[in-house]
Amino acid sequence: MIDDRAVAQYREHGFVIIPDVLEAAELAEANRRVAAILAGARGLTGHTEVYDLEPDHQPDAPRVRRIKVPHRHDPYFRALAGSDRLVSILRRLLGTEAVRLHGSKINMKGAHGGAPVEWHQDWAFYPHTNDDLLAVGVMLDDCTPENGAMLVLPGSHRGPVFDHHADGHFCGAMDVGALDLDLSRAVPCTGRAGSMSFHHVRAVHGSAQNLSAHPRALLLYEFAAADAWPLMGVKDLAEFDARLVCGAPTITPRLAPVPVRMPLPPAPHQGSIYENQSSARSRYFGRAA
Ligand SMILES: O=C(O)CCC(=O)C(=O)O
Repeated sequence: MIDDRAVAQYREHGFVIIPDVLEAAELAEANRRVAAILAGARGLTGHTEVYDLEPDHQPDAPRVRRIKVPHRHDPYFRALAGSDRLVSILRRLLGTEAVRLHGSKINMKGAHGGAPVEWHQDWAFYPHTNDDLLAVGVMLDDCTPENGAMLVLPGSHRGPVFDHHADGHFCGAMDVGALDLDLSRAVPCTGRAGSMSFHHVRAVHGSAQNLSAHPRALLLYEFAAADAWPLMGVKDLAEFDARLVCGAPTITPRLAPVPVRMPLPPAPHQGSIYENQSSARSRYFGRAA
């Protein structure tokens, strides 16, 4: 599924797109499961453990921005994280035999207004003892520049770790207006539904509002080399080890000299990235009414 060229591209640019990883039946099943979860948002009046809602959500006209940790709510998404095809790609990109699932989410980005995500590095949210981590974007819809494909700044995974704080609290967004970054170089992760993007935990990325007529659902999985331990701690070792998708557990974290800024104190609106970023000092991506 992945050749040396794709691995080299990931190492150099900090991201790579592998087309058509999911078979048609797997994609259809994933989208059926998403639709079933979304049906549960009818009648809701606020965010829950499962749903993060768009500001214009109405109980009788649901608008879901994110399905939180789908691998916990539906075993299909847990199984997909450990599927042979995906695991073989993860082993190559992370350069290790043992890989652990860190988290998952589905950013729905509905047609005609699905929410943008401000520029950030995932590393700011979950620093580990080393930075052999990446996120996978499973395209559940075709992803295009028009419907808000995720944008990645090539090479940024080898650059600085940026501040994601505002007014003394974590906010999960970079203040790009105050930084000397050429964001016009950012590359959209586009592809047919069923394709996957892989981006390094330190790669700078974000995405614009979806003003098109086409929805853009992106299932995101975060993975870590098993010897990368979260600096925020491990509460339940059995649960931690149960998230391994391949290889053996270890209680010997590998310590690398990586720059870290803890995501503390927490955001005033601690929750999903959308809630965290609501306290950002500035916004890059437009928000049409
Ligand atoms: O949905 C997207 O386009 C980007 C998502 C992302 O970077 C995140 O949720 O951390």
